[in-house]
Amino acid sequence: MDRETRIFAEQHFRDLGGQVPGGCLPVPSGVAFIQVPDAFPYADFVKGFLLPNLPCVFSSAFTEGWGSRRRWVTSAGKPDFEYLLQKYGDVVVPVANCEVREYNSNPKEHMPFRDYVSYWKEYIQGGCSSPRGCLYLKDWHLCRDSSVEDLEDVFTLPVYFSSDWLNEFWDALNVDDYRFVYAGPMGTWSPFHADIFHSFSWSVNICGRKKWLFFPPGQEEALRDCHGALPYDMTSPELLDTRLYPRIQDSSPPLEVIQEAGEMVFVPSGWHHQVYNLDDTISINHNWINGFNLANMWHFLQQELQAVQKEVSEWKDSMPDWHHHCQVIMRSCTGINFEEFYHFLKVIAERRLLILRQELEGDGGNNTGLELGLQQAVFDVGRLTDVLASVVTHPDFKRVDISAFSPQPEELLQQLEHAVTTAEAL
Ligand SMILES: O=C(O)CCC(=O)C(=O)O
Ligand SMILES: [Fe+2]
Repeated sequence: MDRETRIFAEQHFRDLGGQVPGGCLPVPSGVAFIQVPDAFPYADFVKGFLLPNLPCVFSSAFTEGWGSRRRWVTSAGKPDFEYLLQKYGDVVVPVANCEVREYNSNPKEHMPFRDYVSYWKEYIQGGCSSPRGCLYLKDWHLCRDSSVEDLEDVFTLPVYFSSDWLNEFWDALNVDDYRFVYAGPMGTWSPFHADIFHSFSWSVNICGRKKWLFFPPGQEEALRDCHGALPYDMTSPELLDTRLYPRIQDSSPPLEVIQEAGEMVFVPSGWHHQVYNLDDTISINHNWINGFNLANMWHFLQQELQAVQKEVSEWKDSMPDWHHHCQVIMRSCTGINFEEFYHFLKVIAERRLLILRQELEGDGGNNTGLELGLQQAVFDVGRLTDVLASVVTHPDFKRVDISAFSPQPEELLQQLEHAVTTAEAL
C-alpha cells in the first residue's frame, strides 16, 4: 500500500464518522470486469472496490500461472479426476446434499474424496441425476489438511486479497483456517447467504462456471418473510406470495454475474448471494477480514448479540448470569463472542505494533513481513484503534470478565492510540 492510498482510505473512514462502511447500497447496474493484471495496482482495488464495498470480477489472466489450473483440469476443461484421485483420494471431505434443506442450509456428511468422485461420475452418467441426491463438496480445508509439499503451487494469493487477518489469526494459533475448496457437478448450488462474520470472500474457478446472484447490504430486508426470516432460495416462487413475503414488492432484482473458468470474483462485505455451478466446477474460495471490513464485522457481532438477547429476553430477570449466557449462545450460533473478538483484535494489533516499533527504532529494514508493507501496518493500526475504541465502550463488553486479559483492553487501546500518533508522519 502506498502512503497516498493509506491517507485516502483513512480520510474515507473519518468521513463515515462511525457509520458502517458500505452499509446500505442500491443494486448497481453491473459489475466491473478487470482485464489486465499489470494495469491494475492495489490502490485501484482499494479505491474502486474495498472502500465502496462493491463486487468485481478479475479476468482469468490473473490466475494464469496457478498450478491447480494446469494440474487439476483436463485439456477439455473438465476436472482431471485421475490426477485428483491420485493426489487427494484418501482425504475425508465434507459433502452437502443440495436437495435437502436444513434451516437455511444443507445437511453435510463426510466421505473420502474417492467416494465423492465415484458419485460425481455416476451423476454425470445418469444425465445429471442420482438416487443419492445432488451432492456438493463444500468447505474443504485443503490448505489446513495438506502438507506444504502436497500443496505444490496450487494457487498464489493475489496481492488484492493479501491483507487477510482471519487467516493470519488462525495461522498464528495454528488451529484452523478460512481457505476452502468447492467442487461439484452442474446443478450443485449454495443457498442464499451472507458470508461468515460479514467477511469478504474471493472465489476462483479452477474449472467450470458459476452463476452468482448478488444483493447489496440492506436489499435483503425486502426478502424477509412475515416472521422476519430470510429465504433459503431467493428464486423460489414462494417469494411471490405477498402474504408470506409482505415486502417483496419493494425488492429489486439481483445483480447477476457469470464467472468463467479462471476468473476471480470479489464478494464484498455483507452482500447476500446465491451461487450455482453451471458446469462441473472446482473453485478455491477464501473468507477474509482486514482493516477495510473490520467495522462491518464488529457491527455484525453487535447485531448478532442483540438478536440472541431478544430471543432469550423472557429469562433476563430470572436467570443469574443472563448476559454471560447470551455470550455463550452467541458463540455457538455465530462462532465467536465478544471475548474472542477481543482476542482476535489483540493478536493482530500486537503483530502490527511490533512492526511499527521496529520501524521507528530503525531496525525494521524493509522487511515488515506484510506483503503490502509499512503503510498497510499504519493503516491497520488506525482501523484497530477505531474499532477497539468502540468495543471497550460497549455495555456488553463491559460485562465480560476481562480480569485474565493481557494486556487489558484499555491498555492495548492506549498503545494503539500512541502508535497512531507516532506513525502519522511515516
Ligand atoms: O461457490 C459456491 O457455491 C459458494 C461460494 C460463496 O458463497 C462464496 O465464495 O462466498
Ligand atoms: Fe458466500
